[in-house]
Amino acid sequence: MPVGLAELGSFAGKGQYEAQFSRCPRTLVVALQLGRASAAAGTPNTQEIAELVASSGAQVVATVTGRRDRPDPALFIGSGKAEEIRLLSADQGVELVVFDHELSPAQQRNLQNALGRRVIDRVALILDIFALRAQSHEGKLQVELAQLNYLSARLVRGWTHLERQRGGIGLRGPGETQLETDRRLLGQRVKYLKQRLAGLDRQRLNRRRGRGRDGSLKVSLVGYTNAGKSTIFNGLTHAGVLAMNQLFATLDTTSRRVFLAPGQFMVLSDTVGFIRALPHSLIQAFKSTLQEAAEADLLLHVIDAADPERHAHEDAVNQVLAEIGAADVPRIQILNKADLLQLPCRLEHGACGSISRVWISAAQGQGLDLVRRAVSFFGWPSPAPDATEQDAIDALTAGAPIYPHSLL
Ligand SMILES: Nc1nc2c(ncn2[C@@H]2O[C@H](COP(=O)(O)OP(=O)(O)OP(=O)(O)O)[C@@H](O)[C@H]2O)c(=O)[nH]1
Ligand SMILES: [Mg+2]
Repeated sequence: MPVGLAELGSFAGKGQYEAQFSRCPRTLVVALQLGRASAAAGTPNTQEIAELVASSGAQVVATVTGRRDRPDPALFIGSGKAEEIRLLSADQGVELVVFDHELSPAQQRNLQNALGRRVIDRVALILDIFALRAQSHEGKLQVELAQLNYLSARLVRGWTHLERQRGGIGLRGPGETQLETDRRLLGQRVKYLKQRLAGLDRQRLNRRRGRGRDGSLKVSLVGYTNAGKSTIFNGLTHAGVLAMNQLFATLDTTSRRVFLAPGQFMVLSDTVGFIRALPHSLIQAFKSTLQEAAEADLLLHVIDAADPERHAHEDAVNQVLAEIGAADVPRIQILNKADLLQLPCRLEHGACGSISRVWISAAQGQGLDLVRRAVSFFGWPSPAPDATEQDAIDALTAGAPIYPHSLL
């Protein structure tokens, strides 16, 4: 089973913070603007980290921002800032401190000692939300693998203070330290999870091969979390997958066959959303799910056009796509939520006449026909032949599940 946020936070200083979290821990968020240019960059945007904290079931009661050229190797923040946070935490009854950054195991441990409360980083928080959201068997295995990989780095240095155990017979070898035992058990579990996932991977590959045979275009919806991928998917397929205003609503991939025009179909996949600094361990664990995107004929990059951080989100998506080997897959940008900007739905053409962007409003059901047209034009640049009776039947049956259950 995937581990919860409480356990993830406790690994850097196990034993010192045994008290369990309350159900909705009072949380202080720390977000720094890093880099030399940070003075001109204004205060960091803390909305996303606040949403992530809320998604994991915690409650933000205070936020601390600041600027640094580079992180402090021992504490990430300076000692003055640490003292400020300690005093504020005591004042506000804070149980958990969340950094909107990746912390090294040593920094996490030092911060817990300095602040006297549990400290977790952005990576642990995202892992925790994935653990909460994972529904399918494979999704749960993938999240657990990512968590164990994250924890194993923390075991190496985090638990070295533990006493050598007395020799024991059975599970543990004589004279083996607790650290060695933990590492061994963790290693065994990682091996087991990898084997199980490899088996599921083979099944997935077979299904994908089967799907490629009918000449449909393979199209994947990709994009930042909450951009509206599932809303578009539902609009095009009537599949009824979960679409809601929360980060990482979708973890499992679902695919449906969609009618485009007579004789033209696509197999459309909705998959997990991306986020800035998506933990590497998660990308590794979800590699086979994400591979779906890398092997598509076309990617529909869904962008929340009304989000002020839109361009940073586009960069984050491009980075993840590059990491999973999908940098060269052709792409059309879908600028969603045009209604919030009061812009009309429309097509935009690129330099060589191909369709490069589509402005739509999926929640309003507007512009979905333009998406169909853009995909059709990509796959079949010459006009479609006249509809036959069989086409009409095909059009009616499109959108039915290709698999009895979602892919994961
Ligand atoms: N105003 C507006 N809201 C939209 C539009 N499309 C989607 N939304 C809302 O955006 C939120 C996220 O939509 P989803 O479809 O779940 O987004 P997603 O990209 O699948 O998100 P994840 O699965 O979490 O990665 C929901 O509350 C939708 O109702 C739109 O065109 N306009
Ligand atoms: Mg979704």
